[in-house]
Amino acid sequence: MKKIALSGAGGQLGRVLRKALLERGANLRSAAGSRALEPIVEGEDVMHGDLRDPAVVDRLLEGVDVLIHMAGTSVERPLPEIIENNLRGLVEVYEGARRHGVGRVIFASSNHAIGMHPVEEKLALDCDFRPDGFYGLSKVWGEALGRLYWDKHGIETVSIRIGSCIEKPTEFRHLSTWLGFEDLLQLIDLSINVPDLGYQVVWGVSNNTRSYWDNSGTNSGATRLGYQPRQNAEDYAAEILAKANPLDATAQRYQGGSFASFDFTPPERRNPKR
Ligand code: 15L
Repeated sequence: MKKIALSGAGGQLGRVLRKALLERGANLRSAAGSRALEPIVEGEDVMHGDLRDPAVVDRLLEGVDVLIHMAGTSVERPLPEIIENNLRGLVEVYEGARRHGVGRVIFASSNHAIGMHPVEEKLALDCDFRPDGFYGLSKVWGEALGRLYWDKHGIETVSIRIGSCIEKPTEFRHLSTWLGFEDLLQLIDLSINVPDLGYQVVWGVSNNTRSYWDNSGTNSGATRLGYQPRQNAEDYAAEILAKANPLDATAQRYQGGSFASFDFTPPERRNPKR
């Protein structure tokens, strides 16, 4: 049975994955950052520590076949924090994967790598990167790092560009961006088990009627994985449309929503010297 490591196991999605993978009887090692995890099953393989430390990465990846990498800063933060957690930490993780012969990394990328695309666009997987902040930029870096370690060192990566992964959609933007937990788990199961993936990118989105993202195409990561999302945010549309959209006018224009409108320079204040 494959040994699976899960970083970021104390985070919002890490908690969902840890529980579900243990329920499936996976051979799992779960790692948190600064706070220790309480075992939820007897004899559970848990650890914690700072992934910028190679010794911690060694503990995480010893004997591991597949790493699900959910650790890192998951929202917009000052650049030094993003650099430490999402750039430096990720390099340590991939270097650890090389040392320990880890065959595959499942990388939690994000829609914020492309968040400055307008909401009217439907994006294929080969669309331009248009990050909506330093956090989104760190996901562009992370995807490129996965590509590098496949091309140069033969470590496979599936970069999942996660949309809004929450139990149920609650606002207008989620009608396009929602990734339900059941579909997340399908993506993770496929990413662990489908053989010979090389480097793949997939939109982490459910089967939403109003999705911004198109997973189709013979060579798309989703097709290679065999991903067939079953959840659809539209089932919650009546409830959502009865409420006001909480986003401001700028946030409503871009796929990244409030990440795009944060620290946004309005057109009338741009290029004063031009
Ligand atoms: C993300 O990447 C964030 O980690 C999460 O907190 C949400 O903001 C999500 O994107 C989203 O776009 O809804």
